[in-house]
Amino acid sequence: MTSQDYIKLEEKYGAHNYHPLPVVLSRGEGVYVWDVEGKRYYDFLSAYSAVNQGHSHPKIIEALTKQAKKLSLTSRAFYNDVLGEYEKYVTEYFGYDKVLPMNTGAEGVETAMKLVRKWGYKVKGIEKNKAKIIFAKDNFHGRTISVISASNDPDATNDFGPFTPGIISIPYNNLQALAKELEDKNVAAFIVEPIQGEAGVMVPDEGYLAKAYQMCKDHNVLFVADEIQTGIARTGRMLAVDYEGIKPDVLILGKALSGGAYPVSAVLADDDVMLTIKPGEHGSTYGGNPVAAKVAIAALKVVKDERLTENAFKMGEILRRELRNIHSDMITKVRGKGLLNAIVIKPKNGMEAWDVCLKLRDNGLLAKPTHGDIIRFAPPLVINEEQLMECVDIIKKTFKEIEG
Ligand code: IF1
Repeated sequence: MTSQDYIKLEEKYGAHNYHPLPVVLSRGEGVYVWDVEGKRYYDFLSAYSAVNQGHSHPKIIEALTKQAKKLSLTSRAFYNDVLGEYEKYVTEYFGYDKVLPMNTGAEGVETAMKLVRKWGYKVKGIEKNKAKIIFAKDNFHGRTISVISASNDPDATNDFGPFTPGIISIPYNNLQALAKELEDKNVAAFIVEPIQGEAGVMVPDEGYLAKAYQMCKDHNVLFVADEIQTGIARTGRMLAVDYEGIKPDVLILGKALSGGAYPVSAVLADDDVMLTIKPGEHGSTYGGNPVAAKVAIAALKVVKDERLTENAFKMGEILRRELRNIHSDMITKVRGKGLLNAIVIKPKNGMEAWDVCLKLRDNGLLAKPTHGDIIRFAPPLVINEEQLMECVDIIKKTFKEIEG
């Protein structure tokens, strides 16, 4: 079968809830993926920062297969000999008392929303069913109804109403707007991405997160960091909030928590918050299953053993320097931290960001536009300097071809 055959199958039998770049992948290893015709590409999307450790990392796949052959799922109706080991490992790894294990990122955000509401009623003393949560505009936290209730993106919200109440939206990177809303005694938490990924890798002003954190503290409001995309070494620090030296009251992880091998998400908090949820009040069939637990331990170990945080920082500096040196009328901005970067494209000769991505694909590099004019450049954190420079050459060649 050719790529076209595979695309036709998805067209006929799959929901049309995506518009993928026309390339059909069949193998991945490290920074590379191959299509069904055997052509090799650099992966500059990393499954939206889920494969930070590189595609099919042998140690993560080994953990997956070994546990899957032994005991894949018990549900939480019973204990098993893996979950406690993982809970100890991940809470010590990030410095929290407890973890509530879930599967997808959206489930992690939903869990955090329930947790901060529960804390709001039980500890802060908010009036029943009056709890409010502050979110930043232009966010992306997932696709479930309560999460899109916090979205101002028409594509995410049109014809999906009615929406979950108790949500306040404020402009991102705006402390005055936050200060105003924090006066409301019914606010339980502020949930924010340290860098807004989907919005186009929007990096807030230095000090924004630290000041926002302090303002939340001063108003007895929980500060919740959604590090599902920015976390786990992606931005050149273990967590993006580490740049600001703050420890969120609630930390939400996903994606690279499992290195792309299995859906694993997690909500971490200390006892005063986490223990407000009692037995039977929240959970999930697959949440914290033995395979997820072993995969997550292996994925987190790889990050430290292979010093991916340091590499992401170093390679990110080189990548942004090189991108800023490309002489192109189409590249109007370069921004990012570590290996979470984006370029903003000004159309030229009728060519837009999508067309640039098609040409990059032809030249052996896969990336995808977001919000029309922004191209995210986020390779696996295992990329070395030689590979990175080859990718820079591909990008330079592509813009030369397009601009003539
Ligand atoms: C898709 C976007 C990125 C996330 C943050 C929660 C979630 C995500 C900060 C939910 C997920 C994914 C979803 C994926 C594409 C990708 C994405 F384009 F959708 F917005 F990365 F920017 N918080 N982001 O980035 O996690 O439930 O997906 O596991 O195709 O929807 P999830």
